[in-house]
Amino acid sequence: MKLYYRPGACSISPHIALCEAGIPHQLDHVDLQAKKTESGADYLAINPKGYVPALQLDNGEVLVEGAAIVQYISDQKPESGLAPKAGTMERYRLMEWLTFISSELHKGFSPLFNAAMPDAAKKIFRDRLAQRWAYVDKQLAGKNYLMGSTFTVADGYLYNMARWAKRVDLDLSGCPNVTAFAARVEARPKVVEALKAEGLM
Ligand SMILES: N[C@@H](CCC(=O)N[C@@H](CS)C(=O)NCC(=O)O)C(=O)O
Repeated sequence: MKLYYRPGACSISPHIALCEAGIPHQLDHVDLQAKKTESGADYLAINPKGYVPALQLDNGEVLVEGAAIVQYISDQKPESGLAPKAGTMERYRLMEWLTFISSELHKGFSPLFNAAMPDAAKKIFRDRLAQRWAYVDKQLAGKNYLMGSTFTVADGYLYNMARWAKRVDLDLSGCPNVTAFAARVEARPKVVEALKAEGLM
């Protein structure tokens, strides 16, 4: 499999999933401005949506959308426990988290990375994000991971959102469970492997 990524972008979530699942993979760094990959390919021909992540399967098919990609990876190695079995209530709980992270956190950060966004508008997004993080903090109370004691692909995705909070100076000091969670995830050897491969550690 080949993962199209950009260091530190949301593509680190499937990257962590690949490492945690122990699936051999190649990485191809995408220049998102030029829409070219480091191997010289036209990225729009690979993913017409133009964004990362995209996962090229061994049969050449390309799967896009982080929440779908991480579930695909998990299902290749069910014994990894990265996702509960498809069709179970627990799996829907995982999908609930992935959807929440994607729509309420991930896309809530995007305006804060946008230099053209006026500060007053940024404040609206910041305040909303702060509410969402307060909810996550409550959910993490007494738990090691979002689903309980087992690390799942939702945790890799959430971890990256906590990293982004630092990048945009979003203060998470009022969310001690989130802070402890991020440190716990960052200590996982496979997460370290992904961070090192992206030059982030
Ligand atoms: N809906 C997509 C969004 C992916 C996304 O926002 N990717 C960002 C990096 S974190 C990107 O590549 N942005 C560049 C662009 O949109 O041109 C997903 O969840 O996978």
